[in-house]
Amino acid sequence: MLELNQGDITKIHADAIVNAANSSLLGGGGVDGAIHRAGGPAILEACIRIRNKQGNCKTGGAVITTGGNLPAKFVIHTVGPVWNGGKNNEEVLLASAYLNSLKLAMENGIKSIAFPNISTGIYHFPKAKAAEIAVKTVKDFLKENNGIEKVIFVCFDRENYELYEVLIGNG
Ligand code: AR6
Repeated sequence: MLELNQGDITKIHADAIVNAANSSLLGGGGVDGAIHRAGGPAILEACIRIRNKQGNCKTGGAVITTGGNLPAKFVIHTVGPVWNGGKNNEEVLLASAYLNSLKLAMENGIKSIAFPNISTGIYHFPKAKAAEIAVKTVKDFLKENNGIEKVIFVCFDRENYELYEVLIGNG
């Protein structure tokens, strides 16, 4: 099932929340900064261990760490594309960020997962297009896979919330 929520993703009680990270996995601003601040140093330590093994996370990829002090048990860090006019495969890469996060969640037995509006802040992906890709990718995945019971879209700003309301309704 799909759920819509407006607010701060760090407060969400779910098995996992998704972070809109960058390839360094070392933190940043926006939702990334908020997650590391609220979750504490255990998250960054886990990210550094992953980096030491695999290097940077590529755009569209995802990795999983502890949720540290967050109510969520896990954080899935995914890297959305920087919007560059739409000619650099941004739409496919955004879909991959959602898809790889969902696959990783399933592999880890996660039943409930919350997504922020990946790439629509500092990375400037157009919000309406991003919302359509997010909802379609998640709906298609849930149709074809069992295991994940609940996906929560957490919108921070009103504009995103209203776009998602049209696409999935509230509840
Ligand atoms: N809870 C939920 N959503 C939030 C929160 C929050 N606490 N804070 C911001 N948002 P952004 P991006 C929303 O910029 O565009 C970082 O520096 C925000 O309103 O966080 O993918 C990373 O390290 C927007 O709708 O991520 C990368 O360098 C959405 O989260 C870069 O930003 C995503 O905005 C990634 O840029």
